[in-house]
Amino acid sequence: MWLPLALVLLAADALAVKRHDFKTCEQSGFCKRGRALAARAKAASSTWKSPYSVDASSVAISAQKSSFTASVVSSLYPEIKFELEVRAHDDGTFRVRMDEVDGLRKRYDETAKWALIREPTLSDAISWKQTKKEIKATNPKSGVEFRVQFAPLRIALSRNGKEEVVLNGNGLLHMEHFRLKDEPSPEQPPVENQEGEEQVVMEPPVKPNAWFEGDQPPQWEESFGGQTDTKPKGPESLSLDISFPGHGHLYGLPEHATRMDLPTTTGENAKYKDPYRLYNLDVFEYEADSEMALYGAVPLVHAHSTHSTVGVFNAIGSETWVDVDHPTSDSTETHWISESGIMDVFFLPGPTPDDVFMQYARLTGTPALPRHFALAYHQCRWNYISSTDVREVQARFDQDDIPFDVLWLDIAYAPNHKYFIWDEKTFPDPVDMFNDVAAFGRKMVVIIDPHLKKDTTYPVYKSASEKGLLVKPASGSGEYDGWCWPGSSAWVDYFNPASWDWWQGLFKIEGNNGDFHWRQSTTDVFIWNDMNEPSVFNGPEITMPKTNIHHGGWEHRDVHNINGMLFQNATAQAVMHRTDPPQRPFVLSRAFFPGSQRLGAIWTGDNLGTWEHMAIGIPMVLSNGIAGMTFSGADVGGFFGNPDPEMLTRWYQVGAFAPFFRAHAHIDTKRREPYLLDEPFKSIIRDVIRLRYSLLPVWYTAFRQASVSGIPVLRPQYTVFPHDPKGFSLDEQYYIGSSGLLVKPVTAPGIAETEIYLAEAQPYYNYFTAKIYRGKRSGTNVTVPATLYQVPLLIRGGSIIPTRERPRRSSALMARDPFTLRIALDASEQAEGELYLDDGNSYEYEKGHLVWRKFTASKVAKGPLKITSEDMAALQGGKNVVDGVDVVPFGSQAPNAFRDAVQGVRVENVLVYGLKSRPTKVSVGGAEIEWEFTEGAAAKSSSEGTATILRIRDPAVKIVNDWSIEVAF
Ligand code: NBV
Repeated sequence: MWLPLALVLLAADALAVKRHDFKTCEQSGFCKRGRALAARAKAASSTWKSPYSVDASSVAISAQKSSFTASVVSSLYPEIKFELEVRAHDDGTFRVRMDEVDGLRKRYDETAKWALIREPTLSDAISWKQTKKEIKATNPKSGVEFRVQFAPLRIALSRNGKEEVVLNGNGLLHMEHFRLKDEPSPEQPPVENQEGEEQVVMEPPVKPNAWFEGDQPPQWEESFGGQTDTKPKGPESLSLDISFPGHGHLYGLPEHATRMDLPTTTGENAKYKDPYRLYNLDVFEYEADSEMALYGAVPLVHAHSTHSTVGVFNAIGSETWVDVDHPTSDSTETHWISESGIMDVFFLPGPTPDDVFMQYARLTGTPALPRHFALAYHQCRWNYISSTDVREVQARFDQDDIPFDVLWLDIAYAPNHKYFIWDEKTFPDPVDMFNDVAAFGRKMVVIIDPHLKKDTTYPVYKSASEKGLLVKPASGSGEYDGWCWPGSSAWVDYFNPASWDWWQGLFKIEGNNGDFHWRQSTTDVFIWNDMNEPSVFNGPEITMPKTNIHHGGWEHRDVHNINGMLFQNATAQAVMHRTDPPQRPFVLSRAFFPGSQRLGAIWTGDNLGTWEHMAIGIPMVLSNGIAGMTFSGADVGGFFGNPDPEMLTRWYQVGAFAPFFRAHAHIDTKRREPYLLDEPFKSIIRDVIRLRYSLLPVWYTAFRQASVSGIPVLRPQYTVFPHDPKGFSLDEQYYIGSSGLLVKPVTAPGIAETEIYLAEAQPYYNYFTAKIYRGKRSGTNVTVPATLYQVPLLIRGGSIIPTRERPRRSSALMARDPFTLRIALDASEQAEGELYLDDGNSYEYEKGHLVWRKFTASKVAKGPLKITSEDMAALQGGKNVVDGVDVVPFGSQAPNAFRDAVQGVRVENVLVYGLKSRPTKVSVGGAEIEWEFTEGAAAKSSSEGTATILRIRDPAVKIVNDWSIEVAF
């Protein structure tokens, strides 16, 4: 039946972002000024030259020789001084800072303090050399040269004589110095009043920016959506251009609903009208293809080419807009326009994608190693409405043999949105409920939002208020009052260290701290921090006014993007310290910033139940991973709307291959737990959840690698094959860790097959059928079956995949289950793989209580195939090194309680794909064991066929031991 057009339009409108709730660049004074500068500088007739230069006589090289400071002036404001500081770090990165000297006010300079794990160590191998025109240094280890030209100021990182990153090459650097409201600027002559008397221009200054023509954007006060930002400090924006000559692809910069290879926002072929905006916002019904800001912000980009990858991390916490342009197909230019703060930019020299990941991780930290359960399947809904509901959901999953690990409670548990407090009618027995769920090794996650209901009978608010821990309004005194779920609300100021201890106290389950604390909780309860952009229903752009005041007197403007991370940080600390010794926390956050990766997981917020949203979720999660936020995922099923069974099924297949795998749905949607679906959908979803569970060893191992190296769990094609340009824009297929699993989830209806790109001359095997697809050195697309029950999942030849294949109710119940090893041989009949295990909960792994195996399959010409298991610790000489990073040392002789606990765990199955000839005997330690061999099916075309399969059942080897299986021919 056809719906009347009006209805269709209405429905479409009902699911559309309210763009007018959010500023465009044009509506944001500092962004408009920044873009105007770029337009002026780039105009065809332009003779624009950066007005900033270094005073050569001021250069002061430190005694250590690895850093220097210098004075910078702008010819537009000669009386204003800026200080530049350049540091060369031990790990090959460089840092450039610039601040106003003796400015009228202090610019916010603490962003890096929140983002970095520590001040990076300075290099002892670098020494700066100054000439009249420049100062430069070469890192002897990497050969990378860093050069600061004096007039105009221009900063470049070069490799092999070629510039790869250039700051201020286009002359767009501009640090608006603090000024008095009535201070005329040089190009802003006093005007005469009608009586001919000179008067100082008050507001707005007539022509404060020499390049600005037309209507002057507001600088001192600006209104949007009926709200006025009084900007008491006046304009203090910072504009920077950073170019990447020779690099045609740019990645990172989350969070935006766009492709991984970031489309252009300016210039002739601009895909979007505005720059990418970094301003943590709660964007209701966001678009699936947009440059608009979303919940999180990571000002980090990777620029990539066939010859190298380089990165830039701009440590800025204020609202920032970033224009991206590709003046030629092999170059990238970016323009960063920030509202406030100092310049603090890190240059990450690469030269490989993995190097940039590691360089960024050494600065801002690696992703935390999650609790093991957190990698399993999470069942969420707004809302499970009572403890009876919770028990029923659990029972229904069990009846249908569908595994799940975590059941989530959204806001309905808390009467009047007083988080931590239970609605006694609907949740009369929270602790019993938690224990009932925990009986199967499961956990619960409960939502705790950052807004506190202003009600003195609410102990959490009362206590925070009495202790003076709340964010202040513009006046700097009293409590900011905003509107959120509970009505009139206040927000804790996590920039105040006192609030951290207080927040930790709230999560204590036992004892009596003389204040309210969460007795009606257990250690099986984990936390969901939503709304922490922060979302404020009656605030400008649904967030906090920029004039609010935080600890230290800083305006919210200066710290907006950092704010949400501190909330998650405080919660993670609190959950961690509920017990002594501490346990690994699990906290999901919606807002994020550089450093958030150390704290827990994030998700892509309120997506829509549409194919477009399902599809864009994949590049969004890849981009998050590129920017360090590897533990991320999108709501399975889509938050808004009612996906049809096909869409929901496909969404589970997407979610099962995301690091964070959670189904979630809006309060107005129909219930859609997997057990509610008809066949075949229910069984297909059960199978894919079980597939996720069977692959948990792979996920956990990938997380372990990420947690020591910073290399993301999901590895986009270009990171695995950095020299193959055909993979640079591929953001629908990706590898999982270093496992060799390559997946391309289907994100469109009615699909029966899909193309996967193979970049190398190696066989790839269909995970389910052992069908072989042969790659080519020059790269080739292969067609893989993808009907509704088929996930396009390949194993790269040369890989060994450890799995646990016994279906259980929860992952905790699999802890002693035996393993299967799938060995996918490469073209020369070799393969290797890794397995990392620990108790999944504690920090004992830091002391070496873990199992870390390396598996190898190796065939010598005309000789046997040897399949071996070795201790990674022994292989690394007792050192715990991953991807070149030395982490906590451990040794095979050291006490290892975890190893002892799992010493009986067997390998129950070994499957070898791709042997070229039939074995004659399989033995372990000289004793013959049982095996079976299936011949491969001849290839229909040269690129297809089915692999031979050798199946070794129960080889009687233990997962913790060194062993060797010999296959003779
Ligand atoms: O707490 C309710 C929802 C939550 O389910 C969702 O996941 C969050 O992104 N929350 C937003 C608040 C309101 C959404 C309209």
